[in-house]
Amino acid sequence: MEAHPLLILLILYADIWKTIKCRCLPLSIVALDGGSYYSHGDIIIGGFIQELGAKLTKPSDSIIMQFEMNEYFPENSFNFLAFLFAVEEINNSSELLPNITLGLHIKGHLRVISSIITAALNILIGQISIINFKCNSSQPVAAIIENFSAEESYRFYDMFQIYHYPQITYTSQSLYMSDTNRFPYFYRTVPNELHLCAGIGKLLKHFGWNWVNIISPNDDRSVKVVQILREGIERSSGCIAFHETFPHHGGIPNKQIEKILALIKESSAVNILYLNENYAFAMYETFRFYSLLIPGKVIITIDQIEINRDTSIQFQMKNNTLIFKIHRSDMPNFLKFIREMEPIWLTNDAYYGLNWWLGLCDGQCPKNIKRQCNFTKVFTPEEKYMFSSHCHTEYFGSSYGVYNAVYAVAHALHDMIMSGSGNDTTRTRENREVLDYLPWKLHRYLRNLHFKNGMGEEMYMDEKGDLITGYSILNLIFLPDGRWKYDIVGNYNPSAPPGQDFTINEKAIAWESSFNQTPPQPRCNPRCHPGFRKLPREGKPVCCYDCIRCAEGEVSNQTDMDICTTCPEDQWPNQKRDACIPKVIIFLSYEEPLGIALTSISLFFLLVTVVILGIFIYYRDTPIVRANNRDLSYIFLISLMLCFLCSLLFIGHPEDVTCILRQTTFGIIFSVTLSSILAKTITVVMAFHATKPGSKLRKWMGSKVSNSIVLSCSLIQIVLCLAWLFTAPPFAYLNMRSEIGTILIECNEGSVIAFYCNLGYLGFLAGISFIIAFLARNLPDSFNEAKYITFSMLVFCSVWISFIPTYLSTKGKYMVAVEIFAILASSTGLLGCIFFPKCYIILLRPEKNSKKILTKNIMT
Ligand SMILES: *C1O[C@H](CO)[C@@H](O)[C@H](O)[C@H]1NC(C)=O
Ligand SMILES: *[C@@H]1O[C@H](CO)[C@@H](O)[C@H](O)[C@H]1NC(C)=O
Ligand SMILES: *[C@@H]1O[C@H](CO)[C@@H](O)[C@H](O)[C@H]1NC(C)=O
Ligand SMILES: *[C@@H]1O[C@H](CO)[C@@H](O)[C@H](O)[C@H]1NC(C)=O
Ligand SMILES: *[C@@H]1O[C@H](CO)[C@@H](O)[C@H](O)[C@H]1NC(C)=O
Ligand SMILES: *[C@@H]1O[C@H](CO)[C@@H](O)[C@H](O)[C@H]1NC(C)=O
Ligand SMILES: *[C@@H]1O[C@H](CO)[C@@H](O)[C@H](O)[C@H]1NC(C)=O
Ligand SMILES: *[C@@H]1O[C@H](CO)[C@@H](O)[C@H](O)[C@H]1NC(C)=O
Ligand SMILES: *[C@@H]1O[C@H](CO)[C@@H](O)[C@H](O)[C@H]1NC(C)=O
Repeated sequence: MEAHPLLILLILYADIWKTIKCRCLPLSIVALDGGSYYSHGDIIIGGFIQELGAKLTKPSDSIIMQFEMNEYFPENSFNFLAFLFAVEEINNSSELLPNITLGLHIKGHLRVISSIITAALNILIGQISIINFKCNSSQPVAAIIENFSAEESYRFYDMFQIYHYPQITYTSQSLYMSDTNRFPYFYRTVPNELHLCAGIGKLLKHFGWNWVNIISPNDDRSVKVVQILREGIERSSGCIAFHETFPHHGGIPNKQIEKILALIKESSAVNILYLNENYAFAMYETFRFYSLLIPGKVIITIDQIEINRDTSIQFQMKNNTLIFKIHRSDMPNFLKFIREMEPIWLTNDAYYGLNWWLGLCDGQCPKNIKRQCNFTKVFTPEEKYMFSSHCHTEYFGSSYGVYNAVYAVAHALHDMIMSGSGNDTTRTRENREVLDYLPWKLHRYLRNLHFKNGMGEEMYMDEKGDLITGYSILNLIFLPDGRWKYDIVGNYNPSAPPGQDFTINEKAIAWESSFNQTPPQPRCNPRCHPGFRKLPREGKPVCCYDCIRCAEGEVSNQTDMDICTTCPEDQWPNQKRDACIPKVIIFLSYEEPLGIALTSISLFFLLVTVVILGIFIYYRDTPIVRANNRDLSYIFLISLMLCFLCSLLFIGHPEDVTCILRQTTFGIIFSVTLSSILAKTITVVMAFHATKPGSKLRKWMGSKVSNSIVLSCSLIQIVLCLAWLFTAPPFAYLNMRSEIGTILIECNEGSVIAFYCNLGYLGFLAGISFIIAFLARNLPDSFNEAKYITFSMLVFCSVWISFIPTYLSTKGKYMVAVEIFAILASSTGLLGCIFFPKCYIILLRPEKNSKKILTKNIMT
């Protein structure tokens, strides 16, 4: 809105008139008529307080609008006294504005445009009217401190900005006025709505409330704020269930309230009731809003809906409401000031003012505000409600905002004067050049102003002219006895460093008991627990989804995860699929029963072999030992011992070294064993032929042949093993995939071909031995050697033939166990078939073990 031309004329006129510098009375503190107040000073601060609530009504039989001044806001007296208190404190201070006295010119306005225009002109011109007497003050006005509604602030901005008067609001949070290009001379001592939106966003985020209803008036400003709020919520992946508006002019139709109520009842979302200071609702309207605060629903609202404690409420109220209230500090000195003040200051409004003052004597007033009185006025119940309820307020109107506004102006003035724009000479009240065009110069000092208010609090007015004070988050608690209270449960301070800007004490919040979860979770659907992930519902907002369990091998360790993550390869999901746990490492160990059993079996047979070897050495000169090459028998027994020993290599934690040793020692030792059997068989055959007279073979008899057989056969295997080691040696290997949830440590053969060559060679040796022994089985032999060898080879071959399919069909450590078993079984087979009969003869049938028998046998 442009300033009315008439208004500009008036102001120009006022300015010319002021230069006449007419002074009349040596005024000091005067309460003026018409709801005004003036105190003399070198520099005047203009202030507005809302005098009475005026309601625009339209009587049914008339087209003329009427104002009904029937609403009394006791909080305004606190605002008024805050002006006085702040100025007195500044004047008392020897540091702030020394030698300069601040004056005050306060006008009560009626929220009627014409009344505000007149009041504003009075302040700017400096016209003071005392009953039937008008006087003109010539003191400069530094700034206007007001609590117009946002709309009024905007309208009067043009008027004040002609002479660049700083306009400081102590209530309006309107975002619109934050545009510094459009409103360079507008300041405020409350945060703007952007911060409110951010704060609500943080609260929603903190509790994980992402399903939101918004109820707001339908004016442009509210719509804009709701838009910002909405974007913020949607940015942090929340959703708006519904946004319902109500008319911003006049009363709200019952139908509208009922509709909103029905919507709230139906919805499972958290409700944001957005109201702004434009809606200084009549009390009964406020109560209709309270009907929206229904049980079972979480409600977030703004401080404009504060109710008085002494009001009795007909509704059934629940502990489910959080309120964002502009932060206000306690001002104990201010309360002291109120307790000790003279009622004379309030006499401009004799009936309300005096009774307000007397109301502070009420016995039920809290101690911090209650006055010491010689007598108590007896109020009628209505009067009592009107005049003593204000002492129960938590925040004493907007007094904190007023206080900071006065201090901001004083500090800006102080900085301006001290910056030496006139150097020392001009700092006195006589020389006033510095004060010319004062408001104009003041802006430089008001923007980015750092200052301390009278309580020593650090304040900062940012480049937009907003004093960032932040919000308190209140919990509205309804006590069982019908009373209620507000508890501060959190804070949002936008100027604090990130991370510390939002604090909430969840434990301090009293939630109604009917919520089955604290804090309640007003959501479209319950959260997905860890171990589950979201599954979007088709055609529904992103906040409505189903939960499905993570797939096998995947986990989600937080609630509401969009996706499940796969565990690292060495880890595995736990039962709940909410964490990865290390896989179980398995290998055949010495500690487990299977390991112990196999170890003891091999040790037992080792012992048996040692005993047999002992017997053979002890009876080394008996025929049965000497027959068929004694040395070969020793080699054979020793290699068998090594066979039993080498099975131990397969047990225990596999390392690269043991892996290499396992296969190669097994291969080599077995080749030694088998080649000694082969040598034995050949010896038997040769022995038969050698006994035939004239046989050339006789000279071949003896250990030479058999030794060379053993040596050469083993050498081939050694070469095979070396080739294996040099091309692709076996190595220890962590097998993650063999079994679910386990890591198998196993030996990888390195080269499967080499492994089977190794086995194949052993098979070849065994086969040859078997065939030769089989052919020689019926040769006359004093101790049936060939028969036993045939039999042992039969055992050996059947063990290893059955080994291969078993080996291939088992998994993990059982594969190793199978191999060990094969080694033990085949070794035991050899031992048993070849040596037990001999031991039997040596130990139990010594009569058979004599040269006579031997030769007799041979002869027959
Ligand atoms: C300001 O201080 C001066 C001197 O200390 C005093 O005369 C004047 O009354 C004070 N004004 C207010 C409003 O306290
Ligand atoms: C100002 O000073 C006077 C006298 O020293 C004192 O009585 C009064 O309480 C002071 N006012 C404030 C607000 O500090
Ligand atoms: C205040 O005024 C007195 C006398 O006029 C003067 O002596 C004193 O220096 C002034 N103080 C400041 C800080 O200007
Ligand atoms: C004050 O100013 C008005 C003009 O607005 C003038 O009529 C009146 O005479 C002046 N009063 C004094 C005391 O100078
Ligand atoms: C001005 O302040 C009073 C008290 O804090 C409050 O009741 C009133 O609603 C405010 N007026 C506006 C327009 O905000
Ligand atoms: C209250 O009593 C004190 C003395 O006890 C007296 O000085 C004062 O004037 C009385 N005030 C009123 C308002 O009666
Ligand atoms: C104040 O005086 C000093 C010298 O006395 C001068 O250098 C300075 O510019 C003056 N400041 C202003 C703002 O005039
Ligand atoms: C609200 O909380 C207060 C304090 O915890 C408790 O005493 C009261 O019973 C609660 N009211 C309801 C309606 O749950
Ligand atoms: C969830 O898992 C990720 C990676 O797997 C890890 O960085 C994060 O710390 C885990 N969070 C919790 C709460 O365990």
